Amino acid sequence: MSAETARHDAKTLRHQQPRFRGLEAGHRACQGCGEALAARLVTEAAGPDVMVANATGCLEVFTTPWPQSAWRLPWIHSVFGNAAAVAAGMEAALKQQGRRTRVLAFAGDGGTFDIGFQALSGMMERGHDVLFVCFDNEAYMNTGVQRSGSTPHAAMTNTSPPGTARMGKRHMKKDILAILAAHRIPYAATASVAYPSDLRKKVRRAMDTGGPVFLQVHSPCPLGWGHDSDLTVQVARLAVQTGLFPLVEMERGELIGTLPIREVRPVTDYLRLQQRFRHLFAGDFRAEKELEHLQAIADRNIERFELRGGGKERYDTEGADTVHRGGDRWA
Ligand SMILES: Cc1ncc(C[n+]2csc(CCOP(=O)(O)OP(=O)(O)O)c2C)c(N)n1
Ligand code: SF4
Ligand SMILES: [Mg+2]
Repeated sequence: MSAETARHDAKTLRHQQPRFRGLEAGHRACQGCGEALAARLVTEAAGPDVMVANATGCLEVFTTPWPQSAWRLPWIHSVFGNAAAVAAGMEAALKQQGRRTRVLAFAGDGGTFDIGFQALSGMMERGHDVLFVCFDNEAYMNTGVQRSGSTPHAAMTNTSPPGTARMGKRHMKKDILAILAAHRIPYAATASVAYPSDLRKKVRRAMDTGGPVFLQVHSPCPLGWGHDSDLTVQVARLAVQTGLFPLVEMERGELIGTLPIREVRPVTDYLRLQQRFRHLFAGDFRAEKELEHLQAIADRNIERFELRGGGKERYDTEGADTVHRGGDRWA
């Protein structure tokens, strides 16, 4: 058999095999929900022999309207603040039973940066073999778009409205990756739904590493961010291309990898697609100052992580997104 025929046969065979789907279609997320896409990608890459503890939030609500469930894996709903504690208990029980099933903990940014942080920090410090995934949509979406510790500076939410006193959220987005990396865990990384093959690679790397590992997935929310539902991937990609959401990997607190940006875009390209930043385009002095501030944050990220690419690279913001629709889990 020629090498060409063998390659073709292997591809045909892969496409004929049923793929593992952790999250099935037919759930009740809004159209274009980044979190739904992210959860599907994460579970496909992590499964099939996994169990999930899922904190309260949009992902939990839209996947499990009782008595239905869109999950095709063992899944338990924790309360809002304790996904990490529940996952730690599951992992300890499985270990006691001598089983090799791996445990994932899922939470939104509220369930990670804010109310879930104590349980998360403890779980990391005790060294449980759990992959904690934060689906970061930068606000409390399930309860109607309230600001969280992850909401970016100057963004409008229902609890950080722009007005005479302030231009959206006054405070900065918490650097949760640095905080988790400071626990000296074996692996911590950021990922984005705009770069699915990069995301899958990071899930597998985290699972192969084992121990307490962390992934923060930037997951646009068309409803809360105020963008068209068909722009989810474009918005997520611009967050990376502007430097506002750097894609990086850390091992034991040390930077080990980045996704270089081939063509750095101005932050306004990202911000103007979203209603939550519309007050920044009023053209007045305060709006101009806030835009300068956000550009400075992106510039600082690019400098700090040395994100500017050296030209056309296979693995950069233009080259990395090589996943094909309906395609290959192992691509
Ligand atoms: C102790 C407690 N406080 C408040 C709530 C109400 N609540 C449920 S989900 C949620 C917000 C979830 O936000 P996030 O974790 O970012 O997930 P998202 O819905 O954005 O995906 C809140 C405030 C709750 N369930 N429990
Ligand atoms: S509100 Fe946002 S996070 Fe929640 S289901 Fe809709 S798009 Fe997804
Ligand atoms: Mg959220």
